[in-house]
Amino acid sequence: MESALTARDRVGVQDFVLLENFTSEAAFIENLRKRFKENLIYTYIGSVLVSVNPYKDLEIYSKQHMERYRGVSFYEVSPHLYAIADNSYRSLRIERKDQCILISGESGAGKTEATKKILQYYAVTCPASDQVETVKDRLLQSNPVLEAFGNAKTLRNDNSSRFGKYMDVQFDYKGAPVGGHILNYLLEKSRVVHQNHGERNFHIFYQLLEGGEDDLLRRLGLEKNPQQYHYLVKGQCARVSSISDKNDWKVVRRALSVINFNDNEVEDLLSIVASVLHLGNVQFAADEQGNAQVTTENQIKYLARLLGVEGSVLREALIHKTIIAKGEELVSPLNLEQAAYARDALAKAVYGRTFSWLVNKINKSLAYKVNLSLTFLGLLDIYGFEVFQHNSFEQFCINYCNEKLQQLFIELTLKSEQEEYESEGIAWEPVQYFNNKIICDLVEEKFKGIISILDEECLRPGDATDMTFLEKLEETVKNHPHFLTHKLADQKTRKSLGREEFRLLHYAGEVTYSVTGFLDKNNDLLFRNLKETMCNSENPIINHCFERTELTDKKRPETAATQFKNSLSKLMEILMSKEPSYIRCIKPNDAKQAGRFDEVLIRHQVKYLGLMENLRVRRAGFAYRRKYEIFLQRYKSLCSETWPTWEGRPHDGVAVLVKHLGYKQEEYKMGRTKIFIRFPKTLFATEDALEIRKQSLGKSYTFNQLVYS
Ligand code: AD9
Ligand code: MG
Repeated sequence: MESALTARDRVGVQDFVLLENFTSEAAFIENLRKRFKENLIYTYIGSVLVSVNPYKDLEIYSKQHMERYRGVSFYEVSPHLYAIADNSYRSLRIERKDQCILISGESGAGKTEATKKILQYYAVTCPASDQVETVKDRLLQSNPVLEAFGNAKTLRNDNSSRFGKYMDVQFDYKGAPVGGHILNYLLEKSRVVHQNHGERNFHIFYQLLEGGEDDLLRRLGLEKNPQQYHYLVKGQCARVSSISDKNDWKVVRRALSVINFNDNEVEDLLSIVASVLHLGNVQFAADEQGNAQVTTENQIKYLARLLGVEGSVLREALIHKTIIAKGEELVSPLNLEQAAYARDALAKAVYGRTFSWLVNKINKSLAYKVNLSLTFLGLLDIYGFEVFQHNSFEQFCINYCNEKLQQLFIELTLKSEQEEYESEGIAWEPVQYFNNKIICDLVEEKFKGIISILDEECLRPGDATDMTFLEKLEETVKNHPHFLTHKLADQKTRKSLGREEFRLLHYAGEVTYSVTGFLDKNNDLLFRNLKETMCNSENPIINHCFERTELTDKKRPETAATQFKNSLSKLMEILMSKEPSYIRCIKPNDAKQAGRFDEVLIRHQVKYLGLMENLRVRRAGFAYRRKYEIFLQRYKSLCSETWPTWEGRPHDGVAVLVKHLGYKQEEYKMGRTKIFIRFPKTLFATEDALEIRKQSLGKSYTFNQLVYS
C-alpha cells in the first residue's frame, strides 16, 4: 500500500490550508498542478472550493458519486462540488437558514457547468413526490432553453453565458424542492445584430436552422443554410466542432414541452426567432432625396406574417421616424444609415424582450410559492470577467458585475472568518488584501462614477457624443489610480491607448474599452413608430412584450447601465441575506484543451481571485480547525484514556488526547467549540500515528480518507 507520505507527494494536499509553506504562491500552484495531473480538479481553501476546468469528461459525476456525498460531513470525502452542494443543503435543513452558492471565475472557467452539476445533484439526492418530480424536471430543463437563447460561442468559450442568472430553489419542510425562481441580468443584445470574427450569434438560430423539421422551416420561411442570413455571417463561423446544433435542437424542443409550452406557444416563439433572421435580411436603397426605401419586399411579407403585423405599416415604420412635438405627430424619412440602425434596434428589442418573456414563462412553470415556511437555496451563475482585443459597453457591464461579486467575496469571507475567531475566543491576526471597493465606486458612485457620467451625457440634449462622454470622464475621474486615457497616460503608455479609449485597472487585470457605441447602447432607444407597430402585433408574445403604456408614458426609461446597476444592487442584497458558499473556478489554458496547465495563466487567476489572501486569512496562523466531537471521534483510539469512549465533555477529552500525543503549547489552541492546530506537520504526525494503528488492526485507509474522515 502507498504510504500516506508518498500519496501526499503525488496528489498534493486536498486543502490548501495544509500546505506547509502556505504563503508561497509557487507551492500553491504546484499543489494545483499535482492534483490537476491526477484529474483531481477540486481542492479546498477551508470551505471554499477551487475548481480547475478539466476540459474533458471525468467519471466523477455519477449517481454513485452523488450517493457518496449525500449526508456526509464536509471533510469526510475528497473535495467536490457535491460536498459544497450537500453542505449547503444540510445547513438549510438543519439550521433552516437560506443558502446561496456563488460561482465565480473568468469566461470559460466552468461556472455554468458547475451550476448544472449542482442542480443535478439536488434533483437526484433530494426527497421527491409526484409534484416535486415535475418541479425538479422543470428546474433542470430550464437550462437548455435558457442556454439556447442566452448563450453563444465567443472566442473565450464555445458555450459562453451572455446573460447573468440567479436561480432560487425553494425547499419544503421535508427538504424536497417544490419551486424555483430565476432572475436574469442584462442579456448581451448587441450580439443579435453583430458578432466579432470567430464568434456566433445565440445558439438558438443555428439550432433552428440545423435541426428544425422541413415543414417548420417552410412555415417560418427559412432556409437551412446559415450563410443566407446577415445576422449569422458576421463572425464567419456558423459551425463549431464542439457543438452539435442538431442534437441540441432536439434537447431544447423536448425541454420546451417539459416547461409547459404548448405547440402554439412554441410556434409563436420560433416565429420570433425566424423574424429576427428575416429582419437582418431587410435591405434598403436610397431614393433621389437620399431617403431609405425597402428593397426586400419578400422579407417584409414574412415579417408581417410571423410578427402578426401589417406589412405596409412595418415597411413605413422601418424607414420613417415619428416624433411627438407639442402634441403633434411629426413624421420624417430616414436615410440609409438611420434605417439600418432602426432595423437593428428593432431586432435587438424583439429578441431581448422575448428573452425576458421566456424567463418569466419558465418562472411560472416553476411554481414559485410565496410561503414563509419555505427555505431557499440560490445558485448564481453570471458571465465571467472577460478581455478581448476590442472591448465595448457589454464588457464594461460584465466586468463591473464581476467587481461587485469580488467585493461580496471579500466582505463575506473576511467577515465570517473574523467572526469565527471572535466567537471561538482566538486572537485574530489581520491580513492585508486588495479591496476592490475603489473600483466599484469608480464605476457606480453617484455623480462622480462612470455610469453617472454616461447617463448625464445620454440625457443631455444636443451634441452629446461618445467622445464628449470620454472628455467628461477625463475631467471627472482623471486622478483615479484605476483609470487612464490616451490624454492622461505618460508617453510610454500612451502608445497602447487609442484616442477613443479608456482603460480600467480591474481587480482581475487591465481592460481597455472603446467608447464607441456607449451612448447608443446605454440609451437603448427604439423609434416610437416601431414600438407602436409591435404593440399592435398579433403574435401573443410580442404583444405581451411591447406594452401600450410605453407610448403614453412621459417618463424617460432608465438607461441600460443604470438598470443593470440597480439590479446588481438588489442582487447583492439578496446574496447578503443568505449564508454563502463559494466555488472559485480556474481556466487552465486558453486553447480549451484537456491536460494543459498553463502556469502563467493560472498564476494570474490565483492572484486576482485573491486565493492567496483567502488562504492566509483562513490560516491566520492555524492550518486546521475541527469541532471537539469530530476530532475526538477520529483520534480517540490513539490514547488509552479516550478509547473506546470518553465519558466527559469532548473539550476535556481532546485536552487529554493532545497532551497524550505530546502536542506542544505553541502548536495548538483550544477555542470554545473547536481545536485550532497551527502547523500541518502536527496534524500529519497524528494522521501517521493513526494509520500505523489502523494498519496494525488490519484496516487499510487511503490518504484522502485519513486526513478528513
Ligand atoms: V462564461 O463566463 O459563461 O463564458 P463559464 O460558464 O465559466 O464561462 P462553462 O461552464 O461554460 O464556463 O465551461 C466552458 C467549457 O468547459 C464547457 O462547455 C465544457 O466543455 C468545459 N467544462 C467546464 N467544466 C467542466 C467539467 N467539470 N468537466 C468537464 C468542463 N468539462
Ligand atoms: Mg457560463
